[in-house]
Order: sequence, then structure tokens, then C-alpha cells
Amino acid sequence: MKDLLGCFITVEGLEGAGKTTCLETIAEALAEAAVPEPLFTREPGGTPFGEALRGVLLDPAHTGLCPEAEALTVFAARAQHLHEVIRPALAAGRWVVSDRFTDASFAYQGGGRGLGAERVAALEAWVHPGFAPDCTLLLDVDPKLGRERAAGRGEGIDRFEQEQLTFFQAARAAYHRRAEAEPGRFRIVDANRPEGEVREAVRAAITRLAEEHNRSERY
Ligand code: T5A
Repeated sequence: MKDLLGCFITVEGLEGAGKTTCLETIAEALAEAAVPEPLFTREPGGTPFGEALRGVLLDPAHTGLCPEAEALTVFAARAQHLHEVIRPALAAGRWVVSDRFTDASFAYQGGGRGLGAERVAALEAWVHPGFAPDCTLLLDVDPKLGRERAAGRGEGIDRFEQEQLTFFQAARAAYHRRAEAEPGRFRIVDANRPEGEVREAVRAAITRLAEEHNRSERY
């Protein structure tokens, strides 16, 4: 990351954790911290190619997709996302905020699908060796509560949302392992709380990050 001037923030969590809701709060906090023109993006997606792959990945018609094909597809979208959007923006000194990144692959493919962390780590090492977010906000929610919230939106159910509770429990446990392994990068937010409290915690984390970043630029 040393050659990249901007700051890379990722937002992670299970379905219904409140990631999309908190992106607004992150934008407000970055504006208050006078961070110029942050770039908001998402995974899978972020490029025309990635968005096309997102459509395939979320389409409930592809019920037979095997875990390996799923993992390779999310990393194919990520490779293009890094090449076309993330790295150029960071090189230009912009802050980039991504709704999900590689920790989601550790959670969903490594944990949920049972591929294991080593196989996901091998893809990570191939697609973006030595590159990781500067800060990851993990909105930690009980899978049952998250599913209830997601269902409450009244939108259709995608291919992942069709999974059983055990899938999301395994994904959550994998997120926890990631956070325990890299406490300096992760900020865990208890997302089981009411929306206002979660937003405040997210705002405080981003404000602190911007202050730290400004200090490190000055010295
Ligand atoms: N995926 C992704 C992989 O398997 N591997 C990968 O490598 C990557 C990158 C993407 C899917 O792809 C998978 C994971 C995902 O299944 P997505 O749309 O990005 O899908 O992710 P989802 O988790 O499905 O997005 P959701 O929109 O369901 O969840 P959010 O964004 O966390 O939740 P949000 O903000 O939309 O909130 C849901 C509802 O809850 C309410 C909101 O108002 C909204 O109605 N809400 C709250 N209610 C009460 N209290 C709170 N604190 C609330 N916060 C939000």
C-alpha cells in the first residue's frame, strides 16, 4: 500500500447488518473531515464487468454453482475492480470506500461454503499480493436479526439470501477470525443495536481514522 497515496476503507458484515445504510454516514463523516471526493464502490461489482458478474452471482437461477466457481468469479470481478477503479483512485490520492472486499470471500466462500481460509488466501495472494484495506469496518450482526431486517425491505431474495442460517453463522465466525487476526485493521461495530447508535459508532470510527491519517501525513 505504500505506493498508494489514498486511504482504502472497506465495510463488511452479513446480510442486513446495515452496510448500505452506514455508507451515507461514512460519506457525511468524510465530508466533515474535509476528505476531498471520496470514491464509493462495491463488490461484487464496481466496474461494468464486475456488475455483470454480480448479476450472475446473485441470480437464484444459478443454484448449482459450485464453491470453486463462485470463489473464482468473485475474484475475477475483484481483479478488474482493482485494475480499473481501486488502484487508480488510490494512486491519485483519493479515499476509496468499498461495500465489501476480500474479507467477504473469506467469510462467504471460505466460511459459508466451506472452502477454508487457505484456499481463499491463495486467491488473495494471486490477485492482490501485499495489498489490503487500510481500515475495515465490520458491522457485526446476529445472522437471524440480519436476515429479518433484509427480509423486511420487501425485495426479492438473491442466491445468497436463500441459504440456511448455518451458512451465515459460518460466515460470521470467519469474519470474527479475520478480525482477531488483524486487530489493527478491523473496527468492529455492534450492529445489533438501533440504527442511530450504529451510525454514531461508524461516524466516530471514520472521524478517528481521518484524524489518524492527517496526523501520519503531517509527520
Ligand atoms: N459476496 C460478496 C460473496 O459471497 N463473496 C464476496 O467476495 C463478496 C464481495 C452481495 C452478496 O455477495 C456475497 C455476499 C452477499 O450475499 P450485497 O447486496 O452487497 O450482496 O450484500 P447484502 O449483505 O445482501 O446487502 P444488504 O443490503 O442485505 O445488507 P446491508 O447493506 O448490510 O443492509 P442495509 O443497510 O440494506 O439494511 C437492511 C435493512 O435493515 C434496516 C435498513 O433500513 C434496511 O431496511 N437496518 C436496520 N434496522 C434496524 N436497526 C439497524 N441498526 C439497522 N440497520 C439497517
